[in-house]
Amino acid sequence: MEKNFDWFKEKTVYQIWPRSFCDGNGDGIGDIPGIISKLPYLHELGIELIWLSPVYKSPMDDMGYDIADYFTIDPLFGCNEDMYQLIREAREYNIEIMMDLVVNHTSDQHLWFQEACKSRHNPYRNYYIWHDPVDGKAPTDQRSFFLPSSWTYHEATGQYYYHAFSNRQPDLNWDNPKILEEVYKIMNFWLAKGVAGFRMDVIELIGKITLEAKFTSSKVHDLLQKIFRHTLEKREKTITVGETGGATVKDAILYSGKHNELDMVFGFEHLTVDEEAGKGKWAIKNLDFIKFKQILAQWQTGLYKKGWNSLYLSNHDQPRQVSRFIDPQHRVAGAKMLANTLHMLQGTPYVYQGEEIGMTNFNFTSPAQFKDIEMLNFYKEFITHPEWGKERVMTAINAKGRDNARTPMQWSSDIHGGFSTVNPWIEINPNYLQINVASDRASPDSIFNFYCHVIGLRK
Ligand code: ISL
Ligand code: CA
Repeated sequence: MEKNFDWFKEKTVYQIWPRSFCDGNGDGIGDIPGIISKLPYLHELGIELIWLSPVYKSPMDDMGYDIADYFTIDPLFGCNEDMYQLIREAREYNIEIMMDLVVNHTSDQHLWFQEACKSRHNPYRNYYIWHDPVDGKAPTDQRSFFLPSSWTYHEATGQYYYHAFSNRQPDLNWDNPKILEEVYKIMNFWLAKGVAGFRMDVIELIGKITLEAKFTSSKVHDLLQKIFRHTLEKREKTITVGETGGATVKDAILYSGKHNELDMVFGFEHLTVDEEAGKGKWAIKNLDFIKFKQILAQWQTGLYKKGWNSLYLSNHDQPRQVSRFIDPQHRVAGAKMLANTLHMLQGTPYVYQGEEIGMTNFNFTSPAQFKDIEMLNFYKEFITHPEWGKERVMTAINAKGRDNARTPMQWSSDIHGGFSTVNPWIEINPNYLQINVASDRASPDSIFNFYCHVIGLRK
């Protein structure tokens, strides 16, 4: 068997964030049967690959990016049989599925962590990163992405554990070779069920050096090559995309150049053009379009014949692209311009649910509307900060908060936007009355029809 490294170069990917895509059983939460019911829609759009955000069993502290069992579908989304049915039925529309692989960390509810917490001598202790207190405090003062500290003290066993994200997302210890074995098992299980590959969450972090507070190191390349050899190498058509927020063009070539680590990565560089350099996502500034163009061009020329690009402007962590890049007066023309720009570049394009009808940010007025742990924690921490305060915090959240991208898909002008028959788990954007799939599809000059056109043209 010859491994095929070209098949995904001709496809357009659609990202589904399952909780907000389509509710099949009327409990207000999107689910797998809902996704199955929309396969004809995705086919009409020209989609041939789906990236499905996590659907595994999870306490949902970070909306599924905290996995408690890698082999079981969370009952909120359906059952394993539903997932297998989705894989089968998608194939009938020539659509392949990529699952989200979140293995930098697990949920605190995962059996491994539950065991690890029992004692310092538990066989699973070394699955996670533990450290004695230093001078009675955490070993380093590194921040987590969601909290002031990336270390949480575990009373019962007298040590700190490390978490790059919430304290309910303990990081796995990738210096322990057993973690590799576990990950091979997870990947091979789902590959055997027929998924085409994986989007690998924060994958560069598996090479981190926690005590030096370094998020990446060259270790990641060795780990990824091992993973490739034990899982993907022997299958003809697979696809992987690694989320690598810190990657430069040079890193992207290392990851994707030989396709023996990853097929492509999500770089973040082009999405930093509206933040103060080095100050993180909430430090917003006016968008620098020239820099944006330069970064896209650098990745295009830099990776040409040396690697492969992934092309995206939106996902479940980013604000809605029309709200970010386009003057509201020109929403429709602007959405088409962005689509045209992105889809005419070299690489594999990704469309995030709702982008194809130009869905917008929400406009939050109260923290009672927030569901995202990052928004909630940011609000709590900075509301009393002397340089921040409520107004500045709310402005930042409305510009960049992740729930902007997580409101229900706007299918029609029916009650609840056709997303569900009952109140959805998060408020729907009231503009669903004007912006929705049914009306966009019916109008020849719409954003939706432009996407159909541009995706078709690429093929
Ligand atoms: O969204 C971000 C900040 O706004 C990023 O820093 C984000 O946390 C980072 O891109 C990692 O994202 C991924 O891993 C997280 C999860 O919360 C995100 O949804 C996921 O895409 C932890 O698993
Ligand atoms: Ca449901």
